[in-house]
Parts: sequence; C-alpha cells; structure tokens
Amino acid sequence: MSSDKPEVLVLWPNRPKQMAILEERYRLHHLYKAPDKAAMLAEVGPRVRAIVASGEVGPDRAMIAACPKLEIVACYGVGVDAIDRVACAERGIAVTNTPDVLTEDVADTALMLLLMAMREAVRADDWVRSGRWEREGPMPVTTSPRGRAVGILGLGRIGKAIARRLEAIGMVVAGYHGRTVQPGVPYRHYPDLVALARDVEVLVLSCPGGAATRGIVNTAVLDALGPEGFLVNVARGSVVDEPALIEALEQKRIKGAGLDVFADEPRVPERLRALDNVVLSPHAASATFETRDKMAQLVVDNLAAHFAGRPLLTPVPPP
Ligand code: NAP
Ligand code: 8YV
Repeated sequence: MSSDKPEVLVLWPNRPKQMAILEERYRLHHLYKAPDKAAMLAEVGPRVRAIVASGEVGPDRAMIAACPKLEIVACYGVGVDAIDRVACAERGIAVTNTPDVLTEDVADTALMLLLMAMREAVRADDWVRSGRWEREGPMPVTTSPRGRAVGILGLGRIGKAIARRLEAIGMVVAGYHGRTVQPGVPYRHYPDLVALARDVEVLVLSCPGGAATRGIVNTAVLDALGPEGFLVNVARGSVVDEPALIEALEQKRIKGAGLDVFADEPRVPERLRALDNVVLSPHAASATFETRDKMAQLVVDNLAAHFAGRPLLTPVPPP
C-alpha cells in the first residue's frame, strides 16, 4: 500500500491524543505491537523516515542501518541513552528529546522514594492492612530525613529540582558529582564519587545512563555510603551495579533504597523484590497525565518542525 505520508516507525506508544495526531499525519508502523519485529523492520525499514523512541527503547546501530532513509529519531523522554547517537551522527540523523517538561515530576518521585524508604511507607501501609496495628500495636519508629547530608550524582535540571525539594524538608545538600564544576552552584563539587558517598547519608542518582556512567555506583560507593545510608535512583538502572546493590541491601551494608529504574526493565530480580528495605517503582517518575502529554506533544511538534523544514524545538546535539 503506498501513501504520500512520511513513514514513521513507532518503538514506544505515547499518549492517545498525540498518537491520534501522528496517525493522521504519518503512516505509522507500530513495531512494539509486531509479533515478528525483524520481519516488520525488514519490510518497512527501507521506507522509514522517522522513529519514535523512548527513554527505555531506542534504535541501535542495526536498526538504524535497516532504515537507510531515516532522518530523525524523536525520543519520548529526556534520556537518550537507548539511542545509538554515534550511528545517528554518522548519517546526519537528527535526535530530539523532552527536557524540562518532566523535571518537576521526576524530582517529586525522587523525594517520594526517599521519604518512602526512610519512613518505611510500604511497611506502614501493610501495618494497617494486615491488622498488625491492632494485633501488635504501633509500628516501630523510623528515620527522619531532617538535617541529613545528601549527595547528588548528576546535578542537572532534575538534580537541581531534587536539591530544592530536599532543602525544603530540611536536608543538607552536601555536594554533587559530575564531570564538570558548575559555576554559581552553592554546593561542593566532588570529582570523586566515593568521596561524596563517604560524606553523605543519602545518595540520589539523576545523571544520564550509557557507557560513561555504567556501573559507577559500585561496591566501593555503596560501602562508602555505609550502614546508615540510603540510595535513590531516578536516573537509569545501568548507573548502578545491581548485583552489588542487592548484596549491600541484603547484608544491611546500606540501610535502604528507593528505585524507579532497573538494569533489565521490566525484569526486576527476585532477590531485590524480596527485600523489605527497598521501595520499587516501575520507571514511572515522569508518568503523570500532565507531563506525559507535554512529552508526547514535543514528539509531535519536533516531527512537525522537521518535516516542515523548521528548526527543531528540542534537538540533542551529536555526541
Ligand atoms: P541534564 O540536565 O542534562 O543533567 C544531567 C547531569 O548529569 C548534569 O549535571 C551532568 O553534569 C551530569 N552528568 C552527565 N554525564 C555524566 C557522567 N558521565 N558522570 C557524572 N555526571 C554526569 O539532564 P536531566 O534533564 O536532569 O535528566 C537527567 C537524567 O535523568 C536523564 O538523562 C535520564 O537518564 C534520567 N531520567 C529518568 C527518568 C525516569 O523516569 N526515571 C525521567 C527523566 C529523566 P556534567 O555535564 O558536569 O557531568
Ligand atoms: C520515561 C525517561 O519513562 O525521560 C526519560 O529519560 O526515562 C522517562 O521520562 C520515558 O522516556 C517514557 O517512556
């Protein structure tokens, strides 16, 4: 079946209203629904001019090679680590993402996970539901965040929004780790992540995923955080050495964790699920109606700008 509409490969569906707009303007191929993805890619790849990706799923080098007419990858998310940006850059393929619109909801989630972990909110809920309150009396007391030192790995848009929230509840942002010293930021820069972890009781991760950050939160970092320490991850599962984290939680070498992201989503190891000192969330930090609508609209608007020859709204520079 031929059509004049540009052909778009959709790796991840977004909000219904924006999907309807895309359906109207383009000929969509929903790869995520295809029973035989390789067969669909082989059939439509030669005609595909745009790909809709997400923070979780993006085109690798092989998929990009299978789409010789590809012009743009529009990511429904700010993190573009799932996209082979080097392969895109080699072919002059544009990449767009969804910065800013999700910052506040993701920062809310970091605060929520931190408070849930420290105040043992899952246990508290179960204390009521299971009848333990009536049978056993008050739940054991928990940890207060007030006055505790926090370190932030990745003090970008989201990291700064997290810092504002932590200060609002009386926590002390002791410093951040990143590749560069940020001028005008009132917090200490730690070039060494272990040193930062040693100086804080809570480490919050809000940096990009990908090769440069793979496994940088390792045993040394977790042991520096120590037995009173909490880890919160709203960045990417790949940033943490997950088996090392599971061991540290099992052996109480850190006190607790709040995790929105995992190494092999949506598969979360049974050992992690069995622990009661971790709060788990299904990569849902940006998943509010309001924010996801804005993210989806940016996908729509970036594709529209591209096909009209206008400047992209939120281009990601080549690596
Ligand atoms: P951003 O403004 O670009 O901030 C990223 C920060 O990470 C910067 O401060 C940067 O500082 C630091 N960074 C970059 N590479 C680094 C490295 N190799 N080692 C250490 N620090 C590094 O991005 P953002 O909008 O805040 O988003 C941050 C990340 O949050 C995304 O990339 C994504 O992975 C994650 N995220 C997750 C969810 C979720 O659903 N859980 C939602 C949205 C975003 P330097 O440049 O100085 O290193
Ligand atoms: C989303 C994300 O889960 O923005 C990101 O980097 O990981 C999240 O906002 C995702 O992109 C939507 O699928």
